[in-house]
Amino acid sequence: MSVERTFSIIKPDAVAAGQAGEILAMIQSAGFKIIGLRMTRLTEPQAQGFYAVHKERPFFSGLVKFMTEGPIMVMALEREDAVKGLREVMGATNPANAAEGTVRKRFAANIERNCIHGSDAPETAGQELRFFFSTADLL
Ligand code: IDP
Ligand code: MG
Repeated sequence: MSVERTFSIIKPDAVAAGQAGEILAMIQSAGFKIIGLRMTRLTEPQAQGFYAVHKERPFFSGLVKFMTEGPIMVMALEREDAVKGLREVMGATNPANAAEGTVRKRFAANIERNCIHGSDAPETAGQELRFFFSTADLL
């Protein structure tokens, strides 16, 4: 196994609820190094572009509305097996199915408002990191 990078978003629900600090602490406790971090707010075209893979899904317009409703925190993370490891910290998409001790089990309201995004594969991690960070920004 080798050191890998992944991309994460603390979504508008969690930022608004003041949960970003606790979520960051959970990520760091799981051994991740934060190599890029900033707050931003997605425009509608940015949210549509970021979630383009889901554009035919019935939940797409609701998802775009949710992701643009307020500030988010975008992060570049580094660890051994980072992509899979972050998905474990996050828990299942639907918090009803998320394991104890995961971010979504602790904080998520429902399958849409689920607090955190994490890349689903090393290739998407690369694309998503480039979407939000320039190489010069990352430590
Ligand atoms: P993931 O975030 O666990 O990778 P995806 O299937 O990639 O889950 O879906 C992207 C995001 O779209 C989810 O995190 C959630 O916010 C939203 N979403 C996924 N499935 C549903 C659904 O069935 N209803 C409403 N929103 C959904
Ligand atoms: Mg996904």
